[in-house]
Amino acid sequence: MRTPTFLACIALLLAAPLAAHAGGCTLSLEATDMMQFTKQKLVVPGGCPEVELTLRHTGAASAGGMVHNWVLVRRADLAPVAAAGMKAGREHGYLPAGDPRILASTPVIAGGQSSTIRIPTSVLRNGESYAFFCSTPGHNVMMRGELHVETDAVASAAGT
Ligand SMILES: [Cu+2]
Repeated sequence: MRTPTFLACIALLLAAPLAAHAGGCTLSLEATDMMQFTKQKLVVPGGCPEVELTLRHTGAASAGGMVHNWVLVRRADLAPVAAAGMKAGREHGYLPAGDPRILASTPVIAGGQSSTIRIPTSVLRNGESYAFFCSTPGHNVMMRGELHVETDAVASAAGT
């Protein structure tokens, strides 16, 4: 009688990592040669220990073309982090290295490329809205949006 139960437990354990992909724990958006993101709002749903975000640059794969990234910050930090990113320059992906205001970011990508990152939802707060933007100099005027965290998205820390 122990074996079926044991196997059922194993099956559940194996299924758990897949659930993150099957459920709503993935976010995606595209960046274009028109200096735009295809979405201005992203929502982090409940029950995701981490979200997988994919940025796809659908522009032309040409040398010297427009490059984009995706950066997540608290709303008040958008302007200062964008300014610091401009100073940091292309070789640092237009972001100040190790800046704690940057909650998540993709590398800078060119036309035809994509980047997928994993964001642990522990860096976010339930019910909060954050800002995302592209830190390529001048782009954030056009390329910015809101990442909203649903009220039950982030599991409370163990023991609290
Ligand atoms: Cu951009």
